Amino acid sequence: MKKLTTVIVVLALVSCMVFAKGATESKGVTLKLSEVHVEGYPTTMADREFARLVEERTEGRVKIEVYSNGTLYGEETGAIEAMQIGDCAFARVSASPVASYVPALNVIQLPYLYNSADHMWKVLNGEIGQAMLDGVEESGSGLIGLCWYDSGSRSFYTTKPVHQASDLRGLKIRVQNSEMMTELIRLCGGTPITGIGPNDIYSAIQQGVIDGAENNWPTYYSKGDYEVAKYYCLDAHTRVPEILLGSVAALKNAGVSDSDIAIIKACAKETQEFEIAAWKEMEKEAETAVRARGNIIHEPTLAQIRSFQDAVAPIYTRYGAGSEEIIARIRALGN
Ligand code: BDP
Repeated sequence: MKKLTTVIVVLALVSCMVFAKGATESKGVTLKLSEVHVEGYPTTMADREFARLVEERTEGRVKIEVYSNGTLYGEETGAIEAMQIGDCAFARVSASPVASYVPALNVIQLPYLYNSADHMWKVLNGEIGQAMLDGVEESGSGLIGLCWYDSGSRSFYTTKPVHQASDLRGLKIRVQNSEMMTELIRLCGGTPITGIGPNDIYSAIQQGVIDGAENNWPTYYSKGDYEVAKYYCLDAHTRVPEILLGSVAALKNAGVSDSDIAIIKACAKETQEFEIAAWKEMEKEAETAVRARGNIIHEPTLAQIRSFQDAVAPIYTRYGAGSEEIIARIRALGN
């Protein structure tokens, strides 16, 4: 009898210990990360580095599988909404579609806001950038802003020459699912087209559904769009950072502990510099490759740039209202 009591006590103690451990540490979980870019693209390389670091630092408790080239979600809005309901744990997306769910993000992607990549990074790595990243989670969007990545600047590529804002008149231009970008095209006299994922732009241009789109050198090149839209006007209307997102619900449902979430956040931050370095290389490589293929690259004059700036100025009234102080602080960092 005494022996049996001892066995019961020991068993109870062991199960208490196991339970306590389970409550603070995640068990082995495998989570998905969605990415629209191909292997070898700077963001995909950074996603893989993130996955490697997380597995190492959580000692295998959290494994991340990267699904590149839009195989999981071809449209970033799809990935974002899946994360909100816990169907996908991570996605690396552009901050542009995220602004539909976290409108505060519009401010850091206003047209002609930054003088250079360095200017943007001063903002993103400073107080404003951190507040914006924290704001993603605090806004109750169900998303966690993990870190920023570089994405250069976006310019128009079309099947007809575009040199100034008025040349967009009558052209159907694909934009990301973003109200602000839709407005920007309208203000230039074009017709904005949304709902086309980045992997479907090529065929949409080929079939005449759209006359062009807008993006950076690496996307213009890696998606092959340069083959069907020969004209690239380097107006650099926006610098939209990439953002690595986590899903509050997916991490909770998978039982990832708070301490492992802290590790995940730290690992993401560590991959930022990695991506920026890869970005610089790929940006040059893509530009050289496209130029070598004889595409018609237009470097707008100051007056032509001003035509775009004047046309899109009302965006500041609409999307900058209430954020005048942040905008002024962002501008000041560029001086
Ligand atoms: C690229 C971004 C990617 C977006 C794409 C787009 O890296 O996240 O999906 O633009 O225009 O620059 O949809």
